[in-house]
Amino acid sequence: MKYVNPDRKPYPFCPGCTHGTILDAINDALDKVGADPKRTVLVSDIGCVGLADKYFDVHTFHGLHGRSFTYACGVKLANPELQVFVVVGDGGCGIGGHHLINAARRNIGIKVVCFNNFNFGMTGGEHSVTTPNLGKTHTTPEGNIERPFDLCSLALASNATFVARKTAFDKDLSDILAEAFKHDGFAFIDVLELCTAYFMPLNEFKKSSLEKMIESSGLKLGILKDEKLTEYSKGLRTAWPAERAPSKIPKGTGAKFKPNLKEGYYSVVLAGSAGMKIVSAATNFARAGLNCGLYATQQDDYPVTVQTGHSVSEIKFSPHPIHYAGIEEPNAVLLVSGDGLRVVKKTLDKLTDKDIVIKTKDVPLETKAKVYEIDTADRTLGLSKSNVMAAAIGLLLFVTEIMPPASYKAVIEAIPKEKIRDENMRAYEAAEKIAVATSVREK
Ligand SMILES: Cc1ncc(C[n+]2csc(CCOP(=O)(O)OP(=O)(O)O)c2C)c(N)n1
Ligand code: SF4
Ligand SMILES: [Mg+2]
Repeated sequence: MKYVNPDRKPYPFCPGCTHGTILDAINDALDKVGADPKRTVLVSDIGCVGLADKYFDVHTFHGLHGRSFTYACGVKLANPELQVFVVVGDGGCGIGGHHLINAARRNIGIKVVCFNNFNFGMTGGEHSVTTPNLGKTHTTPEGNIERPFDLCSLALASNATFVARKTAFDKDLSDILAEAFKHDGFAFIDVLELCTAYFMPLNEFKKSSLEKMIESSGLKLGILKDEKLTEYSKGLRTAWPAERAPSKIPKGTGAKFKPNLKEGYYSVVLAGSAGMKIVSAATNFARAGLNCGLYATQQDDYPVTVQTGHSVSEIKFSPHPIHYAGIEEPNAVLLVSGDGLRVVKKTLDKLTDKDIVIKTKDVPLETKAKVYEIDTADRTLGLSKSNVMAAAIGLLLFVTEIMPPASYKAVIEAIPKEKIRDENMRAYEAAEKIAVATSVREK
């Protein structure tokens, strides 16, 4: 055993459940193709089958029922070199059928192993999309009146490039799984098996019944299709090379400044209303950090409505790579409207006297933090709804020592559109004026 960790066995399944047999076959198949555990990702669906991941010494991901296909596709699209496989029940294939057919249609190179025991095992033996006609389950006690899905036919109709059907008892199951793992494209393997807790006792169904069922319904076992076709995530990269793909990741302006932030994080919440250019001001702020060689993250939150409601951005800086963009307790809050206040009220309660709030005068607030105010009614400042957050950022840089304000000014100077550049420059100058007036900056 190389991929299933023997120290964690036995598996947690009911006595006789063939889920374990299939997991062992997956282990052997990975071994046969020489999969690198560090480059292998197991995505497990929900159900008894979903208990599999903790037994494997590979990367694992466990999410919502029927959505394992989508998570796996995401992983594969981001990292085409990884060996990504899904373990899913017949229940998951029904619930996530739409995702399954589209992953197949696109030929995204994930390998889907369906543990097909003809019922929902984990929740107590309810019928699924593969429960045979007349099959008894706890939700079809008089026999299933529906006709079952043949999952392989579904995969074939969806243009899957590799399709196979086996039973958990087949000696060559691991060989067929190995062929699937070698296949450079989408692979679907339907493994017919037994749920000893529910489907077996309710239907007096045994291994021999499974064999009879296969024979009487004319189901073919083995590899049903193996077609060579460009795998989607690779094809996508050829069709749309990275250098032509638009990047939403902001860059610095090329100007170089030295950061004052030498360790840890500096986190700022920027809160205002839709239409106040909060998000673009936050991006400019982040770019100022990049100019100083800092790492920066930005998270935005606003309702789906347009021009109404709150707009909140969170910016985090660090001299080190940032692995988590969330902010629990910010160092500073920039607050320019009542909408913003409503959203960040709880965050404000966490501030201490070491933290800073920069707010417009019209926003009422009691806080332990040190407060600086911007008077938007002062016409000499040249501030409006659309540049007051830019001024708040400038003021924060004048009253703290995160980074030189000039790094932010360089970002403003590089704004291509003249009108927006001027608006931001007015905000920067207003910030400097307020800083001088509150004697945090020498004239
Ligand atoms: C969207 C959704 N619907 C229902 C459930 C409840 N649920 C949990 S496990 C399960 C049955 C799983 O059956 P299957 O996928 O066949 O796996 P098995 O337990 O048979 O291995 C269900 C319905 C859920 N978790 N999520
Ligand atoms: S309920 Fe069925 S599928 Fe789940 S562990 Fe028991 S036998 Fe296996
Ligand atoms: Mg099942």
